[in-house]
Amino acid sequence: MAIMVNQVGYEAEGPGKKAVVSRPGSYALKNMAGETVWQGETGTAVQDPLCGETLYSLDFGSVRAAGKYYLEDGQGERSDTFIIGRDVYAGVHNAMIKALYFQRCGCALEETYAGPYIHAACHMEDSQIYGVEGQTLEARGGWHDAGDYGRYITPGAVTVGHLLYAYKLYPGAFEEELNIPESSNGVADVLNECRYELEWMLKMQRKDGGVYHKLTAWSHAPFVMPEEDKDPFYAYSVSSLAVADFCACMALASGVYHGVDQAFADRMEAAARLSWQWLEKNPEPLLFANPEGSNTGEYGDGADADERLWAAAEMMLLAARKGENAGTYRDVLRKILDTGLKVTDFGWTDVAGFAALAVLTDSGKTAGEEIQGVFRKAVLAEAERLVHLSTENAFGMAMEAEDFCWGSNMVVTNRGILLALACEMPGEQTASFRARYREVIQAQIDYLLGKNITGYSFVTGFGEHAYRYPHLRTTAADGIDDPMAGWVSGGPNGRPGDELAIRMIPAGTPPMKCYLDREECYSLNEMTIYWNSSAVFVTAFLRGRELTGGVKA
Ligand code: 9MR
Ligand code: ZN
Repeated sequence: MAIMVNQVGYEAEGPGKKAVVSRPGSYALKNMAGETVWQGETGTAVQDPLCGETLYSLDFGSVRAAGKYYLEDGQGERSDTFIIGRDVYAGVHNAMIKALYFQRCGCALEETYAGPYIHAACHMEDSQIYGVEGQTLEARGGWHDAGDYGRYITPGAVTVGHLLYAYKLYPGAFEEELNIPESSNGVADVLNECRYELEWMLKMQRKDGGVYHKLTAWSHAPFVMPEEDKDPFYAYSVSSLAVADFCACMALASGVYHGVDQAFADRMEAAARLSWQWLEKNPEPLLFANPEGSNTGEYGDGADADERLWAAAEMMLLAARKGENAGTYRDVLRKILDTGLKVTDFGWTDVAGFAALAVLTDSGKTAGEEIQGVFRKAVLAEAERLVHLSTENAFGMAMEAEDFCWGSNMVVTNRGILLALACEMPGEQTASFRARYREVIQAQIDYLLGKNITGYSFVTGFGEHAYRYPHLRTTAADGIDDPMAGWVSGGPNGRPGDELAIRMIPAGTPPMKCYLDREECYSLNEMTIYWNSSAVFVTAFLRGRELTGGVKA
């Protein structure tokens, strides 16, 4: 028996105030005094393909009165409590950004900002250039990628990409201060936090524009605090994946920080141009694989066309801002688009969606009608596919069974980003299209925050049943019971990849049920910077709409 709700809550004026329940019948919505404020019946039965159960939707969308509530069935079973109110995602949104501060490497975390989660400065030694005897690199800084202490260019670029686009589109969602060292400096804290990563990325660029793929140890550290991890770190070889993502990210960031800190923006612009030159000189893919025997993150990727597409899109906009001819970049875009590349994803393997974001949110329409049209068509087709998918399961998920991979929660939120982009595109969508997209986006966030078959909220510290045991070295080693708030779990994985998960989850378990809140389960319950940033984009969308009073013209 289960009553599954968004454990954080629902916007009073928002769409889709729904729970999913496993027993049909009559339910009451009660306030904390136990008074019934609404009563209603479940909808028709749905055989859910994602969790393998028969479930029912419960729609209490007519309730608008702000308050704290729970749902109760005829037999006295209760749901977790939740809020109905205004701007209900502010707390989780800000915590998911603040979480990145806790990943800062190369500095101490101080009590003023970190509360109990302090540690001494970590990973302060220079790194060795892998395979080049005696050559070192000073590349302190940046965010630890995830539960491990590695720092990698491609996921870093994607994280910053999610955050900068969210900031550009929904600045109203980034006004609160996050209590980080730079707070109150007159710059939005999301930009302060991203700068910490960008400064590190700049150190990873070689003089010839090449960018090292990653900075990690040979093997993952044991579960110790970062300052106790004394293994040597290496800058591993240059990859075209890293160079192109770096180029895109720096070109994008130089536009965003223009007017915030001109000198910093100029440095990033120069870095972007240098890496673009490298890409032009090196047209063949230069991919990345870990050297034999090394087990730190790989972020291997079989193709670099999508990374080059993103780089070309951002360089095109940079050129336009500078009044330069953007023709070369446009040509590259056209050439890659002609191959039929998918342009609707926003993960580290497939970044072409960022090119769509760049082109379709560019008010200057630099790409021109033809290229814009290709992106627009692809985004609308994918949005329609996702809306259709959302009608085929009980949770309104824009997901199919095979989408539940390692880090499935980012698939969930990246689909939210795609639908958000479909809402923002200039052109033909009607208000009713937008309303449908928004409802599906809401359902993805409901899932993340507890309306799913596991009953967990997948964000630490948010919800009565938030997961508590992320695969995160600092949390495992710091002796503090609770993890810091605001970490998005990787989530259910239909193809479990760690020893405990493989042992505990019987083969054939429906994918949404393939989850354990166990620290050992890195293939189900790790956290990463880019799973957070993707979720931040979606809460920014939901909040931004709320704060600016709804759909923009
Ligand atoms: O997020 C990555 C996931 O998509 C891959 O399936 C998995 C295995 O290759 O690796 C994940 O990335 C990990 C990275 O390699 C190292 N830092 C932790 C990341 C999250 O588990
Ligand atoms: Zn560190």
